[in-house]
Amino acid sequence: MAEPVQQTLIIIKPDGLKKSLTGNILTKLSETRLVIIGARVVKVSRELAEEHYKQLKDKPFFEDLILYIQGKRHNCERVLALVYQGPGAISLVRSIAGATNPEEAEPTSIRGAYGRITTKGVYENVIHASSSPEEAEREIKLWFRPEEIVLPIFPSKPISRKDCHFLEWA
Ligand code: IDP
Ligand code: MG
Repeated sequence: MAEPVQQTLIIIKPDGLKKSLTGNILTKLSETRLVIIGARVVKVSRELAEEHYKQLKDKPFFEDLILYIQGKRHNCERVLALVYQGPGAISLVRSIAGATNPEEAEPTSIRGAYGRITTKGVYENVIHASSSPEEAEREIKLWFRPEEIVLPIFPSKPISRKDCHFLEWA
């Protein structure tokens, strides 16, 4: 039976950017034949980091994880957030990403090849990948506005506000 078309959120974490791994990671991900439908370079606020990892807030490594995804550990306060779409996208990307613990990850997976465990015990595993359709929807809606995705993957609604303030190029 054909795999269902799914979307998944991938984040190249600050260690991936700092180590100049973006090209290698995108090349590896292109093996999936999935399509990129959204991409943003993001300076991660504490609020966004905590919301993204909210299911881990009781873990002993939570504070270090927040500082890590914000790039405070790598002096590189940015990540690359991507949405990929295609048949079986979630498990395809998870298998190329490899296990959460980089020491247990398959050596040719992204995390196996490039990840490490810090002396403080944080798994610096180079990329994030959504692990279920529900998680993917929550995460994509957290990281992207509807106009930032090139396909209408989830229902959206138009909003008009009189006192809307934003920047435009001068
Ligand atoms: P996942 O990224 O493979 O989905 P999660 O359990 O969702 O794994 O954890 C989110 C992130 O938190 C991991 O990618 C890793 O950076 C970190 N992490 C998870 N479990 C541990 C742990 O046991 N020790 C240290 N860091 C961890
Ligand atoms: Mg996870």
